[in-house]
Amino acid sequence: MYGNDFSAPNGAPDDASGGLLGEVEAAEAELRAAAARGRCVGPAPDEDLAAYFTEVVDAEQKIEPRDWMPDAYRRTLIRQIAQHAHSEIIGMQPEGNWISRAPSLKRKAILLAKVQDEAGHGLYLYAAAETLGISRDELVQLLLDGRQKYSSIFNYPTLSWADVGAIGWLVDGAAIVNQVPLCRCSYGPYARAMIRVCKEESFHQRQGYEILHTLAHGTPAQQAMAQDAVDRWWYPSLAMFGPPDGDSTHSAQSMAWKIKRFSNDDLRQRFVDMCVQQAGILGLRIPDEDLRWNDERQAYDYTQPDYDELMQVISGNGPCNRERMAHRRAAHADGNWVREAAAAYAAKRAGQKETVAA
Ligand code: BYC
Repeated sequence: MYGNDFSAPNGAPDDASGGLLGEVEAAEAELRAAAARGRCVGPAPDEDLAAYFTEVVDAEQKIEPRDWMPDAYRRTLIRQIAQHAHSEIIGMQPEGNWISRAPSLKRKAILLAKVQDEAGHGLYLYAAAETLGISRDELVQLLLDGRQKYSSIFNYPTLSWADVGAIGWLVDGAAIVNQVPLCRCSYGPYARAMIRVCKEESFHQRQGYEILHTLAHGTPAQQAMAQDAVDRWWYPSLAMFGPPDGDSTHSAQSMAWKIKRFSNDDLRQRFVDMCVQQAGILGLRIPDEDLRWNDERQAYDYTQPDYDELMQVISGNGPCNRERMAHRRAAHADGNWVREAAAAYAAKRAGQKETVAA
């Protein structure tokens, strides 16, 4: 089915080459080429480490865990990667809500696989964050204590089966638009994790698109359900890209460090332009009376999401914040015996190895 990278509206097979998946592949090729070129020469014994760091970033090489990096760069990466990892884990809840009620065995199997993928993405991301000198346990505790954030989008409820389609099409679609440029992030472990995540997200987006396509071409009740889901998820999806550029505290520095490659507003615009075309093929309406093509800007004018609502949701007052965190805390507590058993087993194995070595 069509995805972000679809090019043919009439059922022809997907052509990924000109689309976002093509950009992921280009980023992967760039990573391999950079690795083959070897690193910049390396700082001379008396060279300024900060100057060398800038040189590596400017040369489009990757900063690796062993390299010196400014403390603020490390902190920014920990904040962003952890927030991203937490989002993947909390993001399993709204869709997990529909696993037991999926309308067919096929839909259930697909949804199970997707939700499981999100857990995998969380793990790649926690592993990438750990290379910066913080443990996964510490990061999870920061989430549970409410000291680190996760994406605003997962604080909205999934009220109907069509919401699973809307999450795939819009939420995963927004995630891909945001994350494809992160495949070219200056920090190597994050960039490499993103390549894998984006390839999988592309499937997720397609499954959502396909659910909505089926509903939008079904009975009038199914069409109405699909439209209702798009109406509710459209603006929260636009808000996923963060505050407008003028209010974005981190963008300028993150872009200078080549962590972020585009501003929040640039990516939001890209997402809108992509969705308009896809909504047309789906036969669903984007709930924005002011949406229209602007010839001068070669982009769509659109209504901004409610940023006051975004700030409310981010600060814990969204429709489902309390429920999501209560569920996560309970799941963490329920899993305690597994962590204890794994630790006891690891200690036993380590003891056995020591005995054999002696
Ligand atoms: N939600 O200066 P700004 C997924 C915060 S996973 C919550 O622009 P930045 C998926 C921001 O953290 C989706 N908080 O920040 C999973 C900052 O607060 P602090 C997650 C938000 O970092 C499962 C403040 O607002 N994706 O798609 O330069 C199933 C000022 O913002 C949000 C990622 O995490 C928000 N929407 O830019 C399906 C991608 N927006 O930390 C799908 C990686 C802003 O100063 N992250 N804030 O207290 C990023 O690309 C960037 O962190 C953002 C924000 C674009 C999100």
